[in-house]
Amino acid sequence: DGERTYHTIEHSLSDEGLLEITLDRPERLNALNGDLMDEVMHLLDSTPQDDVRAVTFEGTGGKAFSAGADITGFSGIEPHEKGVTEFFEAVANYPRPTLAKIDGYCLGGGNELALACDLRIATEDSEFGFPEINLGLIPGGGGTQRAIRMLSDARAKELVFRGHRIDAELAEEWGLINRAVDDDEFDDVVAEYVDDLVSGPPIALQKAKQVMNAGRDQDLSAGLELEAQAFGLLLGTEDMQEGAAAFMEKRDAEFEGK
Ligand code: CO8
Repeated sequence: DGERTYHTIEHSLSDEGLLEITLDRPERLNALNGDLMDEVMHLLDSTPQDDVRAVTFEGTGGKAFSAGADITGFSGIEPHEKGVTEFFEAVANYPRPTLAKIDGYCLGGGNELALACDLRIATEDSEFGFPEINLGLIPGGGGTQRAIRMLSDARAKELVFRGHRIDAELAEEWGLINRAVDDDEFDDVVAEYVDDLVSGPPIALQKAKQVMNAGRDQDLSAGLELEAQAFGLLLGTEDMQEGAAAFMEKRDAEFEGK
């Protein structure tokens, strides 16, 4: 089943454990359709998790990360279609760190995919927005909920109510993305982030993601309990021993995820 051929994405898995996923519908500015969502979910499901240490998403064609849901196929999308929520949740809850590499338009469902990732790095000329309101819609891939949790109330509502695009500099100022970087520094900055993610301790990264995601939607005492449990578990890992030994021996740690 892992042999399946994909038509809307490209992917590669490096020896270091970086799974790179490229949205590959440049003629539609990498708009999301049912096939693309299905193929991403299948790839994440069928790639052995132990081989993956981090995942990046990007768009092909040089113009867009993704311009959102494929408007030409809208009539085919059912209300409350299970696949849509399932797709964005599969990305958001994937047990490895995820990073969106954004170069160009990042709109609607494309912006929601980026927000479902843990980290977002964008070129300076990228543009972000939720244009759904211009179509008589609202974001349908978690955008209203993630934006209101991630941004200030006023900024989240401005994006959703007005449907205007903001540039990468403002997106960084608002906290929508981690970094807006010059075109010529983009690959280097992304590589530095990716290097940290693939060489970091896999279980600790997985636990950090899990408790931060779960704790965001709970009260502080419940979140602190989750953290304490994860911390206790990590104290018993070989990675923790290795990290401490590497510190004492003044060398880089080599984490194996045990
Ligand atoms: N769907 C389908 N095709 C698209 C989309 C899209 N979202 N965006 C662009 N395209 C197509 C264009 O139709 C065009 O095709 P053609 O060459 O055949 O005419 C081609 O891509 C190039 O686009 P443009 O010529 O429009 O390029 P411009 O540089 O003039 O404009 C823009 C770029 C500003 C990005 C413009 O294309 C645009 O406004 N696109 C629509 C953006 C939009 O409204 N997105 C929101 C869609 S709704 C949504 O995302 C809801 C999410 C719900 C959950 C997710 C479920 C999957």
